[in-house]
Amino acid sequence: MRVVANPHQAEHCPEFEYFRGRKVPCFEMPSRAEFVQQALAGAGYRIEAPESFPDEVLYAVHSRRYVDFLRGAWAEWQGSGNEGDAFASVWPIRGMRVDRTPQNFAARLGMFSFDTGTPLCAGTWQAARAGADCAATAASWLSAGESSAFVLTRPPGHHAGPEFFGGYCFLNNAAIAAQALRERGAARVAVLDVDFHHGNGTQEIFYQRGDVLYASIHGDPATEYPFFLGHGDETGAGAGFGCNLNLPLPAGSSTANWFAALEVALRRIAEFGAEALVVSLGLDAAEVDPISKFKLQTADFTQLGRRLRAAGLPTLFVLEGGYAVAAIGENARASVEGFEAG
Ligand code: Q9C
Ligand code: ZN
Repeated sequence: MRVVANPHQAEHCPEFEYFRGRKVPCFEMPSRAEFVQQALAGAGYRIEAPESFPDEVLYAVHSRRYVDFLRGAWAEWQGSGNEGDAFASVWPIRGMRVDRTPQNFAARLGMFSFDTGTPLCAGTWQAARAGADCAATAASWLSAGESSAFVLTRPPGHHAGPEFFGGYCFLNNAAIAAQALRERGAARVAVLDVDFHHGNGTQEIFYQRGDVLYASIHGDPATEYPFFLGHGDETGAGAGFGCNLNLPLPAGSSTANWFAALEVALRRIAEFGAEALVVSLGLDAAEVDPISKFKLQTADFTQLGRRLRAAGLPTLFVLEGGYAVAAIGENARASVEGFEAG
């Protein structure tokens, strides 16, 4: 398995987020990627740098006005006399308009985001943009015949939608990879999302499309973030009808139930006739995770890798969440080694 790592990841390093009414250090921090890189390098994997791709890889899944906003957001935030990381303060709730892009920066910051957990800092664009290059690089490897690849990047991507950031995510790396695989010849691509949180951004990007299946195992949105999407009755629309599969599980679900859901997802992916698989590898399904409520152990990630290998598809892993920083290195390594051992 080839591994591409984001050389700019550490430039996204906001100071704090709001959590339970307090300012706390960001859970999504640079050391996450460092632990994963150490573990994979220690297991003998060579860590490669990404190639550069044009902005078209972004525009294929995000709107131009959103990408333009994100590219200039830090300069605008600073230009408006702000200090510290950028947080939104106002959002367009139902009934308000998003067809007109406001001139005011605070208004655009709210229009293009959905929570207060995702601060934007000086290096956010550089880090997110290089992550997109990593995703496109790995997709190009798979299209050239490589059987598997691992995208070691942060910030993560699966909560980022056509024109919004949130959930620590800015650019949707998994969606960029899936779209690149489509454009490079795979007729049908499946995205399997095993992050504890529903990948609302990825779901929304592909919801009306019949050529990309989105399947996700996650904490029930009735009680878990991102709350407003991820229910079982969201099955796709238009050409995408039937091409979205949500498998929400109650917080605290057993690992046996989690693997039963994995079987359902993989059966659907096989039926769909996917020619390539993108795995949104959230390591926050681990019991040790500080903000999540599933119970996977390191050996379960080995089993996950093995089971994914048995699906027999060219497979691209994309790192998503996982906040028990020391454990995510071991669990990334277990996933990869399980896959390689078959
Ligand atoms: N401030 C990923 O795992 N935070 N994102 C919940 C509210 C949101 C997780 C606490 C968790 C987002 C990629
Ligand atoms: Zn998550």
